[in-house]
Amino acid sequence: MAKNRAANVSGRVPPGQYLVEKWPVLSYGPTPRVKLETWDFRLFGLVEEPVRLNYQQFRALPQNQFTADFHCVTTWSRLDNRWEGVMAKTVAALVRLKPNARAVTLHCEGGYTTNLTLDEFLDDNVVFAHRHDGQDLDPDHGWPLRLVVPKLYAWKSAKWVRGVEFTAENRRGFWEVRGYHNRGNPWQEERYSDQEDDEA
Ligand SMILES: Nc1nc2c(c(=O)[nH]1)N[C@H]1C(S)=C(S)[C@@H](COP(=O)(O)O)O[C@H]1N2
Ligand SMILES: [Mo]
Repeated sequence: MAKNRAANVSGRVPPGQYLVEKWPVLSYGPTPRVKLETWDFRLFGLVEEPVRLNYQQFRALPQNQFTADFHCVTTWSRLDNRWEGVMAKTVAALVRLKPNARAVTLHCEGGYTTNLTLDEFLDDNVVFAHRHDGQDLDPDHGWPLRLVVPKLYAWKSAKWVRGVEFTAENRRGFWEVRGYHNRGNPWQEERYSDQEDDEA
């Protein structure tokens, strides 16, 4: 048994990370109280026509599910998370992008933001999730909707997300202006902004 476990995790834990079984909560600030009746989701910025969806309209979008690992820069990783929701690609297809759109800023309740290049955002396994391991997300983990970007450190996985702004520059978000790396690839240990090369 122990041997199987080791085989299943080998090659899946990025350098400097340790495994957790329970799912920690990591938030800057309090968990917002969200009312679904007034909740909306906006796509704006460098788009031909901005889009605004209410909760029902968002939930009516095509759903997907997949399993992925989750790596927080504070060094915990949780393997095999089952996510259910709407793929970022599906969401982006609701708008026509202007040709100079190259990046996105995710906007959350309470003002938290994070940024991704358009390629990172449209990559496989990027999802706006409402369920985790077969249950609705707990409020502390981002209910009613969070982004999940498994390939990057988890501060990019914006909880309580309310909108996507398409931008020309890869504009730094909340942690990215406070010393964290603009890209945050855990396999390269891209933790801090002073490690950045020209492409980040
Ligand atoms: N809106 C918002 N999203 C956020 C955060 C936050 O403080 N606010 N924390 C980030 C960080 S640092 C991590 S590690 C993950 C943690 O997600 P969890 O609390 O569900 O484990 O959410 C990310 N998304
Ligand atoms: Mo984190």
